[in-house]
Amino acid sequence: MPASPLKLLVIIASDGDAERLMKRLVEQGYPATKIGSTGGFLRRGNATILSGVEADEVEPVLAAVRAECRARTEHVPVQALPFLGEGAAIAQPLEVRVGGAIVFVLPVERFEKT
Ligand code: 2BA
Repeated sequence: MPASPLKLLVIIASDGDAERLMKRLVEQGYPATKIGSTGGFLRRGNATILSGVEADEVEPVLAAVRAECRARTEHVPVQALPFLGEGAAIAQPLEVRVGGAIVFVLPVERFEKT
C-alpha cells in the first residue's frame, strides 16, 4: 500500500506553549523543528514549529496542539503597540488573544533526506 501523502504543519504559538508542545510531540514520536519568530502585531517573540507528517498523523498532531496551546485574552496598552502607540495616550487598552495557536496544514510536493 502506498504511504499516506506528506503534510507540513506550520504552527505558530507563544514561547511557553511552544516549549510544552515540542516536548509532547517528541514524546509521541512526531518530528518537530522550532524556530524563533516574532508576531507582526504585538512584536512579541513567539515560536514557529514545523512538523512534517503523514496525512493520517495530522489529527493527532492537532490534538497535541489543542492540548498545549490554550487561547486566553490579555489587555495590552495601546502605547505598547509599535504602530498605534504615537498619540494614543488616552486610548483604552486593547483586548488581544494570546496563547492558542495558528496552524497551517500544507501539502508537501517532495521530501528528501540527504
Ligand atoms: P501577532 O501578529 O503579534 O498577533 C498577536 C495577536 O494580536 C493575534 O493573535 C490577534 O489576537 C491580535 N491581532 C493581530 N492582528 C490584529 C489586528 N490587526 N487588530 C487587533 N488584534 C490583532 P493570533 O491571531 O492568535 O496570532 C498569533 C500570532 O500568529 C501572530 O502574532 C502572528 O505571529 C501569527 N499569525 C496569526 N495569523 C497569521 C497569518 N494569517 N499568517 C501568518 N502569521 C499569522
